[in-house]
Amino acid sequence: MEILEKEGELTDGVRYVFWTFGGTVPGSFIRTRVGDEIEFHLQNHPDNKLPHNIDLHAVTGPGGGAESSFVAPGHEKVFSFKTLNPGLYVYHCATAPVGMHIANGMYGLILVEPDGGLPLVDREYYIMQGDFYTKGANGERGLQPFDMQKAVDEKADYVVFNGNVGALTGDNAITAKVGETVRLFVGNGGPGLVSSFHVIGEIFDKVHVEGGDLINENVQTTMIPAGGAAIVEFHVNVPGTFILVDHSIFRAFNKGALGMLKVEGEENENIYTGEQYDGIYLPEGPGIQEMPTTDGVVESEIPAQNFEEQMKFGKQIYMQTCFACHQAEGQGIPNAFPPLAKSDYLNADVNRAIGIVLNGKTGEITVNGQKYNNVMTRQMLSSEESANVLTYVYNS
Ligand code: HEC
Ligand SMILES: [Cu+2]
Repeated sequence: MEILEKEGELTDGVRYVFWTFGGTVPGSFIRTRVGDEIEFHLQNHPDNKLPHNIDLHAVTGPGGGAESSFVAPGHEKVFSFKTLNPGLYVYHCATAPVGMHIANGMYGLILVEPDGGLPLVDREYYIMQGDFYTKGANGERGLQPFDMQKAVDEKADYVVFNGNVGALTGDNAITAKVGETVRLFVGNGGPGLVSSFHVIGEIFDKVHVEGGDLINENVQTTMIPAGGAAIVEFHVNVPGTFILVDHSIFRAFNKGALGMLKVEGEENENIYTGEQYDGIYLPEGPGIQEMPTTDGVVESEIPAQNFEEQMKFGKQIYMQTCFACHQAEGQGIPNAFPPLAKSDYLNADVNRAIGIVLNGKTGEITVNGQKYNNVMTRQMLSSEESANVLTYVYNS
């Protein structure tokens, strides 16, 4: 296995120097069988700046191999071990400061299959959670150095699956077909946070608790300790997008710990009908409400320098804010949220559109011939952000 220190992206526009086993976070998946005798080669690329090593939790021996594998840039170390215990194990770098090496992405999983191997399933996926600590706040663009104090305080700026925000969403989503059985090898590199792993809309038929022999059945959320793992299995019965989260839920929606499983196939209305009724219900009256927030709008961010940046930042805001109601392509939802794409109402009056974004909107309006009488809450955006998001809406 080759260690590479390389720059990559944590999320749109946020660069980070990852330290990796094999060039990816998490590192290469190692698959073995109990009783295997393994000769392990660890190479530290000559362009790297620091020495590293590896502690494999599947190894019985001092440091899990760390003591025999400490390797300087431009060198290679070799040690051998025998796999005595079946299970799913974490491996990580254990070079001081250990927390920093792990925080930069130096972890992965090694599977030791039992005698005869694990039962066959239709699909297997490798997912590992990790927390990241940057000098800048979440979303602050540019190359972000590691922040030791935040790491010590366990105040993560990013909590992600597979090394960056969006590594398992959209086009990167994992997939399955109705009727298949899915097995997830889920690990948690930490360094700091324990994961409450959950798939929205699925129930785990089986969980190999903590990656060991104990099997629990019919589980909603399984706890994965930092430096631990679990094997999760479930049958998929209905199509749709199922969201993978750390159910410490602000981590999912605000820090990145969110993935997607896209399932294709036939609907099964005996199991799930989809929406059967949609009506308007406004117990608090039709007045404009504000999103609950404790502080005012912050005007501090770096302004967009040009049209491309306006479009890029605008898209980010759209996906964080407007998307929830007006939908990904701006198509809206009939009877509830009017479309923005090709909206005659939007295009008729730019100033009115700006007013809606800044102040919200209520009362009956007609968009492309359809009547809407609903409430759009005031969006807590700065004027810069409002300008960017409208630039994006008008030009896409
Ligand atoms: C919580 C749901 C919600 C969010 C979030 C939201 N809107 Fe709306 N929006 C609505 C509703 C509902 C209406 C219709 C209000 C009415 O009936 O008077 C609307 C109306 C509009 C209209 C005028 C109608 C049209 O289709 O042209 C515009 C423009 C608009 N929204 C833009 C935005 C933008 C830009 C964002 C993101 C910054 C946003 N909205 C976020 C719910 C939302
Ligand atoms: Cu290291």
